Amino acid sequence: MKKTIALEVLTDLESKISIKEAFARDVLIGLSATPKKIPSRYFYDAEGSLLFQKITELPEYYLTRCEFEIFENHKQSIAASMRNETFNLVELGPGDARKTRVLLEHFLQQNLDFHYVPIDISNSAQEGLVENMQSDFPKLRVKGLVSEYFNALNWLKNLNHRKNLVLFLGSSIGNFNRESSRVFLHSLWNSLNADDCLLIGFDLKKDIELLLKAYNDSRGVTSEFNLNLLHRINRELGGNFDVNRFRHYASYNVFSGAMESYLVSKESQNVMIQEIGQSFSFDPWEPIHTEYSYKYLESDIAKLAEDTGFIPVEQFHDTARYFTDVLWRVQKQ
Ligand code: AVJ
Repeated sequence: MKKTIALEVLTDLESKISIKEAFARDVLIGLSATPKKIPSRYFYDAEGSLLFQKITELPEYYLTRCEFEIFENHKQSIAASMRNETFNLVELGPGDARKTRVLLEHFLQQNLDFHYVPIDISNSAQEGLVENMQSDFPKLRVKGLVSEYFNALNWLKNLNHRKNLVLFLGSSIGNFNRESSRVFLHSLWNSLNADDCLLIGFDLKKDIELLLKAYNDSRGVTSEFNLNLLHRINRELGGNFDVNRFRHYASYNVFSGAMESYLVSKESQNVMIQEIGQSFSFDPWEPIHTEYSYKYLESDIAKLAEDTGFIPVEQFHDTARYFTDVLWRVQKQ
C-alpha cells in the first residue's frame, strides 16, 4: 500500500508556465546576452542536487560543516527563542535538509509545538524529503509545499495564524547580488507577520585562498556540478553541447566580494538547442557566467537587517568564524 505523503502542490495563478518552459526561456535569454549567462537556480535538477550533496562533503567546502557546527553548538539557544510558542518551522529550499535535522531532532526532544514546512519548487525532491522526514521522525508534523517561496508564504499566511520561524540556510542568500538580496529580504518581510523570525546563514569574507579552494576542489566535483548545467540543457532541451569542450572556472572578485563561477568555451564552436530551435556560437575562451556566491562582512549583515525591516536578535558563529547564522525578528509597528 502506498503511504500518503503530506505534500501540497501550489499553483501559481500568475505564471502558468512549466519549469521546462521557464528553463528554455531563461537559456534563450541568457545565451543571447553579452556576456552569456545562465541563472544558478537551474543547477538543481536530480543530478545537480546529488552533485551539490557531494560538494557539501568535500574537505575544501567548509560552509556546510561550519553551519552543522553552529547548529550542534547553539541548538539550545535557537530552541529557547521558540519555547512556549506554537509555530511553523518554514524552510526555504531545504535540499536534503541534512543540517535542519539537527534542529528538528532537538526541537522534538524539547517537546516544542511546531509543524515543519519545507518549501521547494522541485516536486521530486520534496517528495523524497517529506517521505524521509516522516519515516525518520514519526512524531514530526510535516507539510511539504511545492511552490515558489513567496506564493507559499502567502498561502501559509491565509491558512493559519501561527508564528513562523523561517530558515534560509547554507548561504543561499549568497546567490543574490547586493541589491537583489535587499529586494528578496524585504519581500520576505512583507510576506511575514510582526514577530515572526528568520534564521539565515551568511558566508563571511575570509582569506582568498580558502575561498578559491572551496570552489575549485581537488576532486573536480564543483567542476562537474557546474558542467551539469550543459548536460541538463542536452537532456531537457535537446541541446548538443560537447561538454568536454568547456571548462569550469571560478575566481574571487575583490571589488564585489563574490566568488564568480563560469563555464568557458575552450574553442570556437556552435551549439544547437532543439527546444529553442536555434544554435548559439561561442568564440574561443568565451565565458558563460553561471553563479555568484557573495561573501559578507558582519557590518554588511547588520545593515541588511536594518534596511529590510528586521531586528537582529542573536548571532551564532562556528569556532573558526568562517560562517554565521543570524536570528532576526520581523519588526512592524
Ligand atoms: C548552495 C548557493 C550556497 O554558493 O556556495 C557550491 C552553491 N556552488 N559550490 C554556494 C555552490 C559551487 C552554494 N550555495
